[in-house]
Amino acid sequence: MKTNEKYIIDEMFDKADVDAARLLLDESQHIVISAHQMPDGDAIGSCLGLAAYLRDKGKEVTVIMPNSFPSFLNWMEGAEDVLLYDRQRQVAEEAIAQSDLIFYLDLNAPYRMLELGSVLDNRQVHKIVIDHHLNPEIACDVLFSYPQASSTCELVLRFIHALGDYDLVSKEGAECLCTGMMTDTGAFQYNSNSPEFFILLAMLMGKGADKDMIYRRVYHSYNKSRYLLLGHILNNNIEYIDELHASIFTLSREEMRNAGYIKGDVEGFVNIPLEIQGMKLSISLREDLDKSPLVHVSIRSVDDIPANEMASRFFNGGGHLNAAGGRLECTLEEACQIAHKACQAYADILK
Ligand SMILES: [Mn+2]
Repeated sequence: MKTNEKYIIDEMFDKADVDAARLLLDESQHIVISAHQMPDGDAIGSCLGLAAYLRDKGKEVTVIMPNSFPSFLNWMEGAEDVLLYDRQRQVAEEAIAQSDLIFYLDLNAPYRMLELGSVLDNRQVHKIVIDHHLNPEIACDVLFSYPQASSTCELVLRFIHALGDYDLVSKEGAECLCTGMMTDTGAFQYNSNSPEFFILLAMLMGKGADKDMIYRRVYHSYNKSRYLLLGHILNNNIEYIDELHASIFTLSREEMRNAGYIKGDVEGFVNIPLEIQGMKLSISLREDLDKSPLVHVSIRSVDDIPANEMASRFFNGGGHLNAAGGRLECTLEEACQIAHKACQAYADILK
């Protein structure tokens, strides 16, 4: 595939950094790659994408994560060999003790790796950081920190390309890198408005990465119980306050049990009412599965309606302007009354 190499690569990385990293790679044989806790598609994808490349270069590579990653990512090449520090501490520490180079990917600060952060910190070997979060604060020899990048996977592809090794990217490695570019942009909805992003994506597709297949594996991975619950909520449990462009829905412990609730099933439900034209506020009230009385509150809003202020005033919580949450130690009925009060308190801006 013919692409304009200058356009893709030269604008971003400093040549001196690439040369420094090349030197460290040439001198190393046992490489550890790690990323942030609760690893997502970009963390796992970038680590496994880099690992696939380095293994093809003849390196011995160990990928260590602070803890487990979602099962919808376990189809990736090398996923079954990832060590989870919270469960496989001893074998992970042996790999770290033998390492002569450590990569930190999709990570700006050691505390985001929990205990693994200080273990890696204490290992006195060369370190390379490749990341797109703000304010990097990891001690390292070479830092590739580009907050403007869509994803760490994008940066790993640029890194491999800058080393002159694009030819070494395998189909499986390309699939890993494509995954992070997809998940960190909400499947190309945001942070992906540059032509370069799609040139890089096309380079991965040129290696055989099937983005449609990856999309299905990542996003069409829910349990049937999720849709039983969603149907139940939309048919029975949601209340629309039309004059305030707001809605409140509840979910009881019993309803979750009846549907065969599995952790993660209700993820993102609170966003759904905002898909209705003109809706400005959505409140979700969900009973805790075990603890009673405890109701988990999620709030989503649009524009300048302050979900975080509402969360702190009414629901013992906080968060971002348009996405916040809290908790109430009361019954679902009482929580519903509080939610109504909260809506009325913002009636001026909701109308
Ligand atoms: Mn990321």
